[in-house]
Amino acid sequence: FPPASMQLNHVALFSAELQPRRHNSHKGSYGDVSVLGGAHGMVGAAVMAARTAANCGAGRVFVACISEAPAYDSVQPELMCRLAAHIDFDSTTIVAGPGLGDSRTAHDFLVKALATHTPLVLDADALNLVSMEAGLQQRLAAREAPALMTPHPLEAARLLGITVQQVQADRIAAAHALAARFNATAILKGSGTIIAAPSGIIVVNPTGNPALATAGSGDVLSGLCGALLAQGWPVWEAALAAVWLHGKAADNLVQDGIGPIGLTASELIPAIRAVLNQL
Ligand code: NPW
Ligand code: AMP
Ligand code: MG
Repeated sequence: FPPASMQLNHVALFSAELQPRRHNSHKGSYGDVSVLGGAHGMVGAAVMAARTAANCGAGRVFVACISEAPAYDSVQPELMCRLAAHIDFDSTTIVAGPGLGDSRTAHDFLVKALATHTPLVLDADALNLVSMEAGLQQRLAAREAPALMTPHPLEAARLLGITVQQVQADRIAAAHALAARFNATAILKGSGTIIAAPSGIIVVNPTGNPALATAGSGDVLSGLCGALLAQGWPVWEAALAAVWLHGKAADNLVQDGIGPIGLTASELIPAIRAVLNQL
């Protein structure tokens, strides 16, 4: 565990980035996010990440589905749902992975995402694809634009070629190894999420609870990371803030009696927005 002072002052680690919106700003001021994912049967993962990005301040959000795109999201028609082939990834922050699957098409779009010069969040199946191919690992490590990876312990184990038990036995070492090996800011998720920078800095997040142990909560976190990066946050502060906000929203919901049992990932989204606006 980190020193108590670091836990108490956690918000201070990113609060300099919490700037009020300028009066004369417009949607172009807040960046675009594309969520690359949503293979057959998992469109919901990409939609949840995209909804989170829209609710957490990104200017425009695209759902970039690899095989079939819904016409639109009836809950959040603000989202632009398209086939990934029709998205210009070079002009948006990319969140790759939610429901992406492991098809050849998914692989080829991931190669495109890795080649961009815009911020990139790698989650879920994007991480699984990276763990399967040395070429993708090299592309990631050689990337110059910011990369943020958000593995849960099994995804981390796949990336490091070790077991989940080994990851969990020394989570700080695992997070450090991910950041160093892939030249990316690494968020090692789970109870006591760890954020590690390639420089070697490590922080343990104090917020969050087992209400988050539910399908889709990781997809929401990746969308939140994308929203902050699209709004110009540096990758380290974006990672710290996203993990803290995600956990704090879950803590608030539990305090209000909405969980821990049965909290759904979608319910997290407005709660994160509330915390973000209150800070
Ligand atoms: P176990 O059960 O303990 O052996 P996978 P996924 C482990 C999409 N989704 N501590 C645990 O293993 C995602 O975006 C789509 C320890 C668990 O069973 C991905 O694209 C949804 N172990 C795709 O599905 C909603 C931990 O990992 C296993 C752990 C597959 O992603 C759901 C799961 O890992 C989902 O987000 C921890 N803290 N956390 C949708 N609505 O469209 C996880 N594990 O097999 O990689 O599967 O994470 O569900
Ligand atoms: P994923 O497995 O990708 O859906 O991600 C799950 C999300 O929920 C991550 O942000 C985890 O850190 C969080 N989470 C899951 N279980 C717990 C827990 N017991 N305590 C705190 N956070 C958790
Ligand atoms: Mg996940």
